[in-house]
Amino acid sequence: MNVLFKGGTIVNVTGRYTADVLTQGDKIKAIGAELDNPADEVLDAKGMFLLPGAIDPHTHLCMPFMGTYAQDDYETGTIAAACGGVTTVVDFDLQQKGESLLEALERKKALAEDKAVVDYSLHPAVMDPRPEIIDEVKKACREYGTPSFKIFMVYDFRVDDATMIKLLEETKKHGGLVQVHAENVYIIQHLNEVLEKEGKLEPYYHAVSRPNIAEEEAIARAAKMVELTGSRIYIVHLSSKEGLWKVKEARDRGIHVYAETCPQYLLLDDERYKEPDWNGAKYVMSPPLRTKESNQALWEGLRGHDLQVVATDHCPFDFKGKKDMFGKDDYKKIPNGAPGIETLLMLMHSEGVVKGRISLERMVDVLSTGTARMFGLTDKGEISVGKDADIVVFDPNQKFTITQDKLHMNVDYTPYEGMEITGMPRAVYARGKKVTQWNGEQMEFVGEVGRGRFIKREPFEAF
Ligand code: DUC
Ligand code: ZN
Ligand code: ZN
Repeated sequence: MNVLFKGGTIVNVTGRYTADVLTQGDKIKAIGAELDNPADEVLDAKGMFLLPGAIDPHTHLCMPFMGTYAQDDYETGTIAAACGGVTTVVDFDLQQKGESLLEALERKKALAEDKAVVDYSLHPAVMDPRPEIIDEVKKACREYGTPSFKIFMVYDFRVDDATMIKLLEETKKHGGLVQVHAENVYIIQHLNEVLEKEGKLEPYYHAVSRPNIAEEEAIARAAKMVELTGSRIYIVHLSSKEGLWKVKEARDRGIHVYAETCPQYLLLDDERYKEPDWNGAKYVMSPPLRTKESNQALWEGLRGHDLQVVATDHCPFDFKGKKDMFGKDDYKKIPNGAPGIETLLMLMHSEGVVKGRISLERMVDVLSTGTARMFGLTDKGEISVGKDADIVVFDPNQKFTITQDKLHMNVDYTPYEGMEITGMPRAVYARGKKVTQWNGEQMEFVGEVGRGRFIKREPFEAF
């Protein structure tokens, strides 16, 4: 199957230009002026941007958590992704006690097979760091195609600093990357006890129990481990200006600390926890929403390249039935997480590019090209000959009001209800085939369930 996109504006990290794009099968075959090759489909892309499909490297599809499950499975989650212009997801794969990393990968791949509509990969999350698991890091980097490893510094399944050091040493040898959820667990435990004694248990106190300093301290500690080992680390869902300072400070000293943030930390603030009728529970996620000052600092961090990636931390739980299942009287029991996989690109374009906070090219970098580079997705992330034909035909002027009933995520709310958006995909292609299109009111799925493939990723050069 060939598709010829005529006259669109191709956007890459280094700039934009008008040209035709021809795809053949899964790949981009040619880019040039006035291509007249025969094609099965010819699409008039004048006035449209041709963007590389977004990559979401932080999702929790069908993940067991806090006594329940994150609700999107690989079918609903990747359909929603594709409706939002995301053509690759890298999902977390939480190792269970006694499992090898390979067993955990096979278990999660079985959930995706025949269901994913766009390509996917997995990050093993190390939860049971037996010596043989540390030894398995080499194989995960070189054979399994999963060279990034998630660890938590918080929650019951956290790892200790010694494990972090061992993983940093091992990933350094084999070109892997440690990703860390950085919050100081002892600060949080202490504040939970204090708030419990004072009877402060409403959703707002979730934010109070996890102050900026908890993230700042954990990032500073993780950065010291990187300094000690000469390795690299990637901070997931960076949320606070103080956390960002620590990332910047380390980077200024040549220490390899990379970081990702998410739209919720750029756009929403802790006033949301005060919404009436227990609505604040919708925003209970960890780390929590911060203040407007942090929002602004994170935009600056994106502009200034202190942050490299924007991801979603998509982890949806229904407001009615899940958020309130155990947590109605205690914020600590509200499942942590919020939906976001479908709204990533529209928010970054409308709130980031249209409002002049980042350039269009920088948006492509933090949603696609830089993400592909960070996670070894060598065939993804760019509109150039030989890359996978993951292409978003994007109408920068299309208006859309975000409402839950026009989205596809398997959850009963969106944190962005009522937000007016400028710019939406007109059509989304994944490896050369159309998966979703704009129908005049909303995006609709037109692809094939099960066509998404597991992508083996490449490690960094070991150093
Ligand atoms: N934070 C969340 O809010 N949800 C899933 C896991 C996490 O770290
Ligand atoms: Zn996390
Ligand atoms: Zn997460």
